Amino acid sequence: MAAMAYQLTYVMLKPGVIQRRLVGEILRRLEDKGLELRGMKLMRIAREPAEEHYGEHRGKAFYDDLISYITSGPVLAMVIGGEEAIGRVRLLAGATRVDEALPGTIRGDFAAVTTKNIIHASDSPESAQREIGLFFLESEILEYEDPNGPWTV
Ligand code: 3AN
Repeated sequence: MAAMAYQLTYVMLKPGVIQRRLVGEILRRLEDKGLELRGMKLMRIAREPAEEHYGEHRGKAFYDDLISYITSGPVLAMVIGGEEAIGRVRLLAGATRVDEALPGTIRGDFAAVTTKNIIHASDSPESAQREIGLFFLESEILEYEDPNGPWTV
C-alpha cells in the first residue's frame, strides 16, 4: 500500500445546502471523519470563476444548468485537510449521479437531482490545487495545532 499523505482538498457546499439548512449536517460528517477545517467562507460565485471551475464540462448538456445553479445563491467554500483528505471526502460525498450515490453518503442521503448534487469535492491533487487557488488566498488557509492529532493521524 502506498504511504498515506496529508492533503488539502477544495470542498464546496452548493446553494441548496444553505437553503435547505443542511450545512451543519454535512459539516458534522466531515468532522466525524477527523478531517480538519483549514479555510471556510460563504460566498456568491460570479459567473466567470464558476465557468473556470467547471471548465471541463463546457459544451455538455447539463453545463448551463450547472453554472446557473452554482451562481444562484451563496455557497460554502472550504479547504479541508487530513490524511488522504481528497479520497476520503469523495467517499463521504458519494457518486456524482444521484441514482448511483449509495445511502449513507452525503449525495446518497440528500441529493435528488444530479445537477444539484449538494457538494463539490476535488477529485485529484491537481484539481485540489487549482480549485483552492481559484477561490482562496494563501492567507485564508490557516495552520493550527490539532489537539485531536492522535485520533486522526
Ligand atoms: P464530481 O462533482 O462528482 O466530481 P463531475 O466533476 O463529473 O462530478 O461533475 C461536476 C458537476 O456537474 C457535478 N457535481 C454535477 O452537479 C454535474 N454533473 C455531472 N454529471 C452530470 C450529469 N450526467 N447530469 C447532470 N449533472 C451532472
